[in-house]
Amino acid sequence: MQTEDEMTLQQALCQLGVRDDTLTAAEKAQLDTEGYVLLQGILSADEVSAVRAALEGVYAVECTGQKDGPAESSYMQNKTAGLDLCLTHARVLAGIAHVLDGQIKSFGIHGRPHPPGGEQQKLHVDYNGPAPENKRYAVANSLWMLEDFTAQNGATRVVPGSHLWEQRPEDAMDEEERAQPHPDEVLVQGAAGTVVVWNSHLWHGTTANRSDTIRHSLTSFYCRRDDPHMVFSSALSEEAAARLSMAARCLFADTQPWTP
Ligand SMILES: O=C(O)CCC(=O)C(=O)O
Repeated sequence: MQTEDEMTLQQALCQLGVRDDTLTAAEKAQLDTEGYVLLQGILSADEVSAVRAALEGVYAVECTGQKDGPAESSYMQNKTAGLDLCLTHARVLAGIAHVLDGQIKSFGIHGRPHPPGGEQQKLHVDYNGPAPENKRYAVANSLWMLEDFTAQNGATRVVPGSHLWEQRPEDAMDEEERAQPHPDEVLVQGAAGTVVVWNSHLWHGTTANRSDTIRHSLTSFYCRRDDPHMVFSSALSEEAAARLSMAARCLFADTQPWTP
């Protein structure tokens, strides 16, 4: 029987359903030229409810988003089994693998409740290293909408094509400008169950939540397997490793079990 050490990442992605035609040519072209693609209907209404319940269960334990609690929760795959589908969806993985030439590792699942009154973030990229050159990208993200994303509740803004500019927002703008609307920005709105995959060198950020409810979402974040700049953990807890398929385990690169 094949062991994890013997299964290549390519085999793992294939087992998880990632093929050349898992995304359409138009979807891949949008990722290439605009730096993001909206994948509608990735989660059914029942799946949205189940994922949200799992997410909110972890928040309740950790007091995430509460007055004296943390603003966000990391490595959530190690805290609940209810988010596993957000690690292994073939169309989402196909988008991530497209940006990173198939050389991916997962940093797991991250949740941040965006509360009423929550402010607009500064435009940023999700990378600690230098701007990419020659279209060799280091990071890609998937954002899972757990309710409708609207102009009112803080939908994410992106600056299409900015991943090609070989420049980070902080190289081009001062702090104050980064917090302002950008002339080329687009608001990524969509129905609950939609997933946005973006090249994480794309300039982006949350907008202000002017509604009276929390905007719930999660991200399932990936980095190029051999990237030296990102120092997050790519580890599974013993429980998560026992639960997930071998192919899913292959997406994680750290060999030592995760501990809180
Ligand atoms: O939650 C959002 O709207 C954007 C999240 C984001 O900017 C990030 O994860 O880097």
